[in-house]
Amino acid sequence: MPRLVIVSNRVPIPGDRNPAAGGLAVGLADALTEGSLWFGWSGRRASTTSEHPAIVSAHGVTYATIDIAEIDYRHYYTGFANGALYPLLLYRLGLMSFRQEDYAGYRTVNRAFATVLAPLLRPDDMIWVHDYQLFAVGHELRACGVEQRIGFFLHTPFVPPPLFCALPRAVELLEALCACDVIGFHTHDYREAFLQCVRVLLNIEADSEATFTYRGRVIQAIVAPIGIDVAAFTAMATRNATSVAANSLMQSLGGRPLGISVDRLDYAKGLPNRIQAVDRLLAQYPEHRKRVTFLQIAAPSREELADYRGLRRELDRTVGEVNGRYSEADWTPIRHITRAIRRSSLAGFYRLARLGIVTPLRDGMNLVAKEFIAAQNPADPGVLILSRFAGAAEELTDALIVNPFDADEVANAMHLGINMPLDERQSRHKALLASIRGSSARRFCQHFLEVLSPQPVHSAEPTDV
Ligand code: ADQ
Repeated sequence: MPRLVIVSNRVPIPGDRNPAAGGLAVGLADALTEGSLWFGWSGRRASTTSEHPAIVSAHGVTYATIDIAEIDYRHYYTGFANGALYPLLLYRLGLMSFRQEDYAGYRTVNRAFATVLAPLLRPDDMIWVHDYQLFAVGHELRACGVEQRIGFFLHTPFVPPPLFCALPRAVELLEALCACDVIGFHTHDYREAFLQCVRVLLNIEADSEATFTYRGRVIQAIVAPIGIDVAAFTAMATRNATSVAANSLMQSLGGRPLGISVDRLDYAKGLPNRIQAVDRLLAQYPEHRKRVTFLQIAAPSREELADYRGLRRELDRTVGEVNGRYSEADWTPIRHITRAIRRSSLAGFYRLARLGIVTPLRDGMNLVAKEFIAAQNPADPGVLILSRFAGAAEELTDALIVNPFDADEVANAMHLGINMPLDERQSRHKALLASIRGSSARRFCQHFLEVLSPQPVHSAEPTDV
């Protein structure tokens, strides 16, 4: 059985005092087995980038991390990864800013990851690299002589050639990515966009199995939608729906409906657009005034970037305007929390909500949509409103699918959801639950690792039902 080596920008070390809110750690927890190694950045900025890893072990898993020099961090993380690549992959060309020195810093840090990781590797390892921060790690590992199987999974969307070509050094980056043996995406659309880029930029045609050969290496592009541990999340939601925090939320609602949204505070998540939709709902359907309450929980993210700070100001302002317009002495339409809250509390809150409003302008997958479904009481489930531009919309077709740019359409879906009869809520929820069980976190990991593995992985059938 090969050892699994996960490589990602941040490493979720158990007991970390500042865990980042985000989907990656949630989705990969199931892949880890006794003996696995997880390698990445420590989260610390230092005067120099480490040449040797700091190693800790917990629950049979080894975590190896390096510090990154402040200057490298600025070019790699703030500059190229989040200033150029992320907006590009999220279809926000207008926010993309490219600087040659940022790209060089990105390549330097990807090389540093590979140089420190390579001596830790064993001949039977399989290496699974994650996300847009590390497009070139596979290439750099090959340059260190690593011949083990390398897989890459992209957690964001991938964009078609007219957009991807806007990135200076696009060809170089695509070539670097093609040092991997398996490249995975959440949806068929993203894989197709990637294969189109391979066709247009590298002049290589994939076969009907989405396999192609580049510089003598056979590369398989796969679709592997990430999921959650449904049974565990349902259990957590059931337990926490009667917690002190959930009880106090419920009492404050006085039996009136709750809409909930949970996001990283990111411009791709469509937060200001969602607040506009609430505004439209209260304007168009006055019967919901003094009745429905919206709980928006947004965890700060990438605050060192001006675009993110600007978003926070815009959100505070928009929420203030809507609350100012509609609040009464005893009712406020939007409760706005800008910090991460405990996962267990979130689960309980989801279960109390009539509406789960998940309306990103673009999103690789969006695990909040899946968590909301898993948290519902099947006897009296809430309604999921889901952006058609979230990867999750490819699977969750029984949600109320909306265009997040159309505030009136989202407002109408909210109205429909609040008034939806029980039997329709139940039948939609049943179908959605079946869907998330079919693409659980365990299946995601198993599928990817089966393709990556040099020999078939023999594992028990998923019991995630
Ligand atoms: P994210 O955009 O970070 O990651 P997302 O799918 O939205 O991931 O999941 C976020 C996770 O963080 C969820 O488990 C959620 O409960 C938690 N979370 C979010 N806000 C929180 C808050 N305020 N407090 C506490 N917890 C919070 C990327 C891509 C996604 C993709 C994931 C996984 O952008 O599209 O789904 O990776 O591949």
